[in-house]
Amino acid sequence: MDISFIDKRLEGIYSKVLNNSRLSKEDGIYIYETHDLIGLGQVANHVRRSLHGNKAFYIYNQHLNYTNVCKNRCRFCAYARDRKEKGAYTWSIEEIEKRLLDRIDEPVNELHIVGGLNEDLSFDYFIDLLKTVKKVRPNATIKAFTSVEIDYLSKLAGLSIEQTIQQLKHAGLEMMPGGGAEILNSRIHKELFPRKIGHERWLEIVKAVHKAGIKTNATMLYGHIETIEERVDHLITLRQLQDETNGFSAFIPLAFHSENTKLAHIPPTTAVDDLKNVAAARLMLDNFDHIKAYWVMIGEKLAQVALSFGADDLDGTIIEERITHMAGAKSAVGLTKEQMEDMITKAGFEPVERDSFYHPIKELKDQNG
Ligand code: V47
Ligand code: SF4
Repeated sequence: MDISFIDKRLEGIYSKVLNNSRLSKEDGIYIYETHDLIGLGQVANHVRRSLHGNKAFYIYNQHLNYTNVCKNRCRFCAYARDRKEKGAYTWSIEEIEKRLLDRIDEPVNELHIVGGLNEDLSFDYFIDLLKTVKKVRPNATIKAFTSVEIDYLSKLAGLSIEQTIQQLKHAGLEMMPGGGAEILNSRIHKELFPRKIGHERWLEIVKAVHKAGIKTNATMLYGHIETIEERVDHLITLRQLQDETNGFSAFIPLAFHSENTKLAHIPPTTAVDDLKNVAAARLMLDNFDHIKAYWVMIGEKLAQVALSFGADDLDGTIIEERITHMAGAKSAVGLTKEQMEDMITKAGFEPVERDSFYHPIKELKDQNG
C-alpha cells in the first residue's frame, strides 16, 4: 500500500513495518511526537489489516466489581473508598449470585471480575465467589483479578503465588484482565500509587500466571504525569515479557479520567493522543495479537475511529461499568449487542462476536449445532 506521508520520518517506520523489523525505542518516541496523525494511522491500519482483515471483535460480557473498599487508595482512582466512608460497598456472595441471575436470560460469555483490596474479606470469599459464578454461569469464562489482587490474595491465604494461582484456577479462574499495570516505572509508582505493588512485582506475578497456563491482558494508564519516554518503555517492557511467555492476549490503552481523583487538575486526554496510543500499541507490540479500543474510556465515537488506527477489538457490552464512570466518564455504562455491532458496521468493519479466547461465537454455535 502506498502512503503519502506529510512527515517523511514515518517513511522509515513504515519500511521497517513492511520488512517485519522490530521498532526501536526511538521509533516509539517518534510515533508519539509526529503531527502526521493520518500517516501514522495508515501505518498502524496496515498492520491491523494484515492481522485481522476487515474483522472487528467484541464480546458479550458483564463486569462485576465486588467491592470498592480498598486499602491502596491510588491517587488516580475515583472508585475506591475506605471501609466506613460514604458510598463504600461490598457485595455478599448472595448479592453476586442475584446480579448474575438478573441477567441470566442474556447470552453473557465472559464475567470480568475485579475489585479493591478489602481487608474484611477472607480468601474463602474469593473461592466462593469463583465457584458461585461458575455454578450460575457454567458456560461463561471467568476473567478475574489483576496481579495486584493476586499478590494480596497470596498474602491473605499465606500461600505462594504459584499455590494461590492453582487454588483460584481450581475454583474457576480462567483468564486475567490487564489492570493494575498503570505505567511500569518506579517514579510513577512512587508518585501515584505507592501502596500498590510496583512494576517488578507486577511483572513477576504476570509471569507466574502465564507459566500456570492462564492468559492475561495488559494495559497502560496514560494521560497523567507520565512522559512519552515512560510510555514507550512500558510498551517495550510488555513486548519483552511477551517474547518470553507469549501469555498476553490483548493490550488496552486506558485514558486517564481525573474527575473525583487527587489529580483533578489534569485535563482530559485529547482525541489525537488517544489515537496515537492505539497506533503506538499496534506498532510497538508486534507480538500481541489484539489491541482493544476501550469505548468506555475514549467514548463510542472515537472507538469507532480507533478501529482504523490499529485497534481490532472494542471490548464488550459490559452492562455496568463503575471504575471510569466514578472518574467522570461520559460514555454509556453498558451497550447492547446491537449497539456494538452497529458501531462496528458503521465504522466500515465486519463485527465478530467472540469468546474470551477470540473464538468467533457463530462458529462455536455452528460446531455445537
Ligand atoms: O487497573 C483506575 C484504571 C483499570 C482510573 O483486561 C483508571 O480486558 C482511567 O484494567 N481513569 C481497570 N483509568 C480497567 C481495566 C480493564 C478495562 C477493560 C478491559 C480490560 C481487560 C481491563 O482502570 C485499573 C486502572 O489502571 N483506572 N482509575 C481513572 N480515574
Ligand atoms: Fe484500589 Fe485499584 Fe483503586 Fe488503586 S486503582 S485504589 S488498587 S481499586
